[in-house]
Amino acid sequence: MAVREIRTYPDDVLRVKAEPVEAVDAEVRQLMDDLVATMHASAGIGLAAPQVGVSKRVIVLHVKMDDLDHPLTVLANPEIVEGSGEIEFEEGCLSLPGFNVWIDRFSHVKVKGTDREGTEVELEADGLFAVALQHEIDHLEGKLIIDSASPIKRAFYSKSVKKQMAKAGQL
Ligand code: QAP
Ligand code: CO
Repeated sequence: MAVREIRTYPDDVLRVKAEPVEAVDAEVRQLMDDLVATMHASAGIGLAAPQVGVSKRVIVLHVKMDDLDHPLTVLANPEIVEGSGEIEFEEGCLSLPGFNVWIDRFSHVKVKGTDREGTEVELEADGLFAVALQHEIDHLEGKLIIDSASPIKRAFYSKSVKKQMAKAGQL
């Protein structure tokens, strides 16, 4: 298990549509374990492979601030097979530090995918767990929470990131 570097906006890798995993082999299992280690090291509740620079369809989640603790979830090729209801949640993202935006999501989802053992699984999620699954699956399509913000909010964040990058470049 190794903590990998988290890529942050506006890194191009975050915009690439991730490739399906053909088989959960040793390399994919290593990626899964590293994603978990990286998520825990950053106190995140979810992480997708593109966030560590790997364009593969792998996500990990550990949602713990709900009323109930959800188990650590690791999925390759996750797909939403059913979505219903509506929930509005103020989301953040480890790839957009300091950025938060309210987003409308399904409040209930059924997701299928392949677990760390290579077994096809289907799970149902509600509330924050459902939001987190939709957020991580968006990453696999190159979609970021900043896309859901108003143009003015987007421009403001983008400008502050550029300013910070310029400042860091001067050091
Ligand atoms: C995705 O997000 C998510 O800005 C996971 O300074 C978000 O773990 C799922 C984080 C909302 C469901 C609801 C963000 C940590 C962590 C920050 C995260 C920050 C420090 C975000
Ligand atoms: Co994210």
